Amino acid sequence: MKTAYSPLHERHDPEKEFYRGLLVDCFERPRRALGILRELGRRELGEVIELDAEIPAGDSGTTESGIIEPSSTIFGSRLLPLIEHVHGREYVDFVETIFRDWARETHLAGVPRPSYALPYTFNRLGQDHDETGEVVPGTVDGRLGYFSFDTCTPITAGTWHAALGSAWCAVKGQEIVLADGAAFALCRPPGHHAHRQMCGGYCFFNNAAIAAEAFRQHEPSARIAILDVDYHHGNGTQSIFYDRDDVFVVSIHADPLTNYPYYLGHSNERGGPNAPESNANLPLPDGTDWNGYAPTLQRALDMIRERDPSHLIVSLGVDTFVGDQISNFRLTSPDFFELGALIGEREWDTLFVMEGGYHDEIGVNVVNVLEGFERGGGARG
Ligand code: OKP
Ligand code: ZN
Repeated sequence: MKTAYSPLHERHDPEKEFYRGLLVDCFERPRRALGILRELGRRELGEVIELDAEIPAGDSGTTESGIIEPSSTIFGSRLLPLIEHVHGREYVDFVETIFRDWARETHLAGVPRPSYALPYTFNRLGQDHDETGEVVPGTVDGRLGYFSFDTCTPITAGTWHAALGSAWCAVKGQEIVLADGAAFALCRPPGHHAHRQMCGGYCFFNNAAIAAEAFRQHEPSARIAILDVDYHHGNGTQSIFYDRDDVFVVSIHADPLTNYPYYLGHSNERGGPNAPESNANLPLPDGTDWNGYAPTLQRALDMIRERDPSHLIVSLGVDTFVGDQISNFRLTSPDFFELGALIGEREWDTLFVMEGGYHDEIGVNVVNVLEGFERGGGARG
């Protein structure tokens, strides 16, 4: 199986996130993707296609030349329209410009701000008062809160380029699936928490949703299933497709009653009025091991089979690993091989899109899934 990879992710390397009242070291770091890349080299899964953008060397925070000229790059021709289809223009502008404005505000007002932008207030008020109408605030702090839903997703000078590179991997992966029947998009930063116009959970652009949109644009009658096996519920993916019947979303995750992202991911969320069976949540208790996990995975795969999808997208998080720093499931490295094999047995054309995983064994666990998939029969493996 081929992998799509972009070194642009290294430009997103924030120092700190705000967690339980403290600034703590970030969990979502470049070493995660680099560890997967290293393991891919060791195991000879298949070619790693390194995407090489014509992007200025600077970043969106420090130099004017760092701003991408959409029309002159790969980003403008195919990627940006896809991203804007999923996310909307205002939000994409926000991701591109917010750090530059953050840095500029420091400069103008002499107010010290760190090397990463974080919100301190959130747009909950607009949700309660429909009659007020939605007005995007004009200041840096107002915009940050309007387009964010948590305090653990810092935006730095390099975030925009990294997020574009990550989405590009997903779109490249979609192209590879059309030719090969399977691909791995080594996306970083991850995507499944990103809503249409909110970042959060270390996510900026919803890479899986962008890939789904790419499949649909290539073949308007495509029926897409998204299987999210990350430890955390994919609230962004759910919300983007909640009222659409062309994309079925099923997620296996830690019960949101006791786990991030807390406010979505319950089993009674089954789709909007126009798509009443388009979403399925299969929450599992803290401490779940493979014996608890495997039957639920089979159930999810059976639900997907009922929809007879033309393409499967797997939001692949391996933070279900027993040693994961921020999670509480108990899957072992061999279990990830089984997980891949159970998916591969179904023989759907499959795009794996990287999401979470915060243990140093991330490379072994990810490649186990991909090898298991091929051994199970995926992509005629
Ligand atoms: C992103 B993905 C960490 C606090 C939780 C948010 C978790 C985002 C997970 N101690 N922070 O789904 O892996
Ligand atoms: Zn996760």
